[in-house]
Amino acid sequence: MGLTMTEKILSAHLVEGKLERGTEIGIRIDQTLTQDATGTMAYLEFEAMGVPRVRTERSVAYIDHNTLQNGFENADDHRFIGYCAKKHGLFFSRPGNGICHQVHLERFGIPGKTLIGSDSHTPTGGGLGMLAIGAGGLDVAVAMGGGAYYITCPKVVNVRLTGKLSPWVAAKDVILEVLRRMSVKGGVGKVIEYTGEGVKTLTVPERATITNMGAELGATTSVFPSDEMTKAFLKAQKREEVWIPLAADEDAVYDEVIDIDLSKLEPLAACPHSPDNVKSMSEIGRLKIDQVCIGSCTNSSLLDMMKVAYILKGKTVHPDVSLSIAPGSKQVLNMIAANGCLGDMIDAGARILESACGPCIGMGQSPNSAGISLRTFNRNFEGRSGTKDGQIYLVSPETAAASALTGYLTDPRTLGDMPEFKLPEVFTINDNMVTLPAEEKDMDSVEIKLGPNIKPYPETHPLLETIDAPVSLKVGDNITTDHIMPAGAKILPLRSNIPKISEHCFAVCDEEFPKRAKELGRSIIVGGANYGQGSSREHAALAPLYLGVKAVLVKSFARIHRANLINAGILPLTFVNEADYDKIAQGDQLVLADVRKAVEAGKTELTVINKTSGAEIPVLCELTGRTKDIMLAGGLLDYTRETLK
Ligand code: MIC
Ligand code: SF4
Repeated sequence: MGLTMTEKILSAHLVEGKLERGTEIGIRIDQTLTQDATGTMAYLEFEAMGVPRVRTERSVAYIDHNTLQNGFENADDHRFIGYCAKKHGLFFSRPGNGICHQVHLERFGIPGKTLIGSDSHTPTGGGLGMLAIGAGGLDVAVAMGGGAYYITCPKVVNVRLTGKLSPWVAAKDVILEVLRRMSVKGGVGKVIEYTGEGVKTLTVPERATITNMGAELGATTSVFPSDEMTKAFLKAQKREEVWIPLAADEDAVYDEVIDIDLSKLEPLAACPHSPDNVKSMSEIGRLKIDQVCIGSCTNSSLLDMMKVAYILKGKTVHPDVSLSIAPGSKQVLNMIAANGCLGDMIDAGARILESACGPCIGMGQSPNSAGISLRTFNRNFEGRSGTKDGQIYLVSPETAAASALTGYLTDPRTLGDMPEFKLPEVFTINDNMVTLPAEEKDMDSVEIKLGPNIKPYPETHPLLETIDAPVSLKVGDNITTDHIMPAGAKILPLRSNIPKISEHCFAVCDEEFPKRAKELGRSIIVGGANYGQGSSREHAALAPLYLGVKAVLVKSFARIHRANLINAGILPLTFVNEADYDKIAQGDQLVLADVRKAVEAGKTELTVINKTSGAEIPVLCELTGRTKDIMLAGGLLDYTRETLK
C-alpha cells in the first residue's frame, strides 16, 4: 500500500506508537520556532527543565509580535529572549527581521523535516514540504530539550488541485474555498495534503499562504509536495543543497478527497466574524470600506507585495480609506525598496509598517468604531482587531489593493489584464539580523536578565481526589483563544506576567469572570463545540490555571488548546451527549467524585453530578498513558523535569 506525504515524514520521525489513525504517536522534532508573545513563557519553561543547550537540528527564536514598545515590558521580553537564545544554542531573529513564518520559510525551512512552533501558523512551512505543526510553548520547550512531540496520528485529507488560477484570483481564494467547504472545525485531527497537476502552477509563497491558513480549519497541519518549484525557491534563497523531493505515492490511501479546479475559482472573502464565513464578491454586494491592511504571515511575501504595488502604481488610496502595508520580512522590504515597489506604495498613500505581525494581532491600526476593514490576514474573530465592533473581512492582496483605490469591496478581475508576476531567480540575502548562539564553551558567561514584568510559571497542583466546584462560566460554540485570553496592544505586554494577564481572561465574553473565578477559589468552565480554536497561546490555559479552574467541560475541543489544558494540569472533559450541555447553568455546583482514582485506573467514562439540579451527566475523559501521567502530576512541566534528565 502506498504512503501519503504525511505518513512518509511521520514514519521517518516516529519514536513512539504506531501509525494507526486516532492513536497517540510521539515524533522526533528537527526544528523549532518561537515568537516573542509565546516565547518568554517557553524559555522560562525550558530553563525550568534544566537542559543547558537545545538538542534540535535548528531552533530559532523570533521577535515579531510585541513590537509596539509602549512601555518597558516588550523590550524587556525581547532582551530576555535574545539572551536565552544566545546561551541555550538558538538562532535569534531580531525585531525588524520579519514575521517568524515568512522568515522561516525563506531562510530555515527544509523539505521532509519536522518543525514545531509556539504559534498556530507554523504550518506555513508545509508550503516547502515540511511537516510543520503549531503547539503550546511548553511542548516546544520539551522538543527543544530533545523530547518527542505527541499528537494523535492524523487522518489525511487529499485536496486534488487541477487547472490554473485565473488572472487576479489568488492562493488566498484557494484556502478560502477550502474553508468554505470544510469549516473551522472540519480539519480537526487531520492533515491536509495538496496534490495534483494544479500544484505545479503554484509557487512556494502561494503554497505557504494555503498551508498557513490551514490552521483556520483546525487541522494538525497542511503539506505540499517538494518538487521543482520548491527546488527553484530554495535555489533563489541560495539553499538548494537542502532540497529533497517529496510526493505521495500514486496508490496512497486517503481518508477524504476534495477536488478543486483552480480555473473555476473566483475572488472570495471571509466575512465577520469567522474565517469560514466565506462569500463571493457578488454574494456580499456593494460594501463601503474604511480600512485596508495588507500583510501578516499569510500574505506578505515578495510576490504579494509586487502585485499590490502594481495595482497601486500611479493611483491614490481612496480618501475614505486608510491603507497600511507590512512587508513580511526584511528580505521582502529590502527587495521592494530596490525594485521600486515600495516607492509605488508610498506614492499611492500607503502607510508602511515595520515587518512584523502588527495589526493582525491588534498591535496598532485598530479600525474606527464599527469600521469595515479588509485584511489579507487569516483571522477575523470578534474584537481581535482591537475595535470591539470592528467588521473584518479576509481577502487576497489583489482584492485588498483594488478595494483600497475604489473605497468599496472590489473584484480585482475588474482591473483588466494581469501581467505575469515572477519570483526572482535570486533573492537578496543578508542574514545580519539573525544573531548566532554563543559557543558551548562560552555559554556560562551569558547572563540572562529578567525584566520586572517577567514572572515565573504559575503554581501547579496534582489532580485532586474529587473535584467539587461551581461553574464559573458557561459559554457557547466556537470560543476562540482570542475570547479566552485576548491579545491586542494593551494586553500583549503582559504575556510574561500570568497574574496580571489573568485579569483580562474572557474579557470579550464576561469582564467579571476573573474576579468571580478568583473569589470562588476552584471552579469549572462549561463550553460548546470547537472550544479553544485559533491560536496556540498557552496563556489561554495558564490564566485559567492561575484563576483556579480545575476542569473544562465542553462539546468538543480544538487540538492545540486541549493539549495546552493537559499541559497546565486542567482536566479536559467532553459531553457524551451534547444535549446535556443544557443541563448545566452558570453557577451550578458540579461534582466529579473520586476523579483521581478514576483517571489512575484509566477510566474514560466519568459521571458529573450537578448538585444544583440533581442531573447525572456522563462525560468523557480521554487520556492516554502519557497524558494520564501528566494530569496526575499536575502538568507537563513537573512530568518532564524528571523524564528529560
Ligand atoms: C495569533 O495569530 O493568534 C498568534 C498571536 O500568532 C498566536 C500566538 C499567540 O497568541 O501569541 C497563534 O496563532 O498561535
Ligand atoms: Fe503574527 Fe498574525 Fe501570523 Fe499570528 S497570524 S503569527 S499574529 S501575522
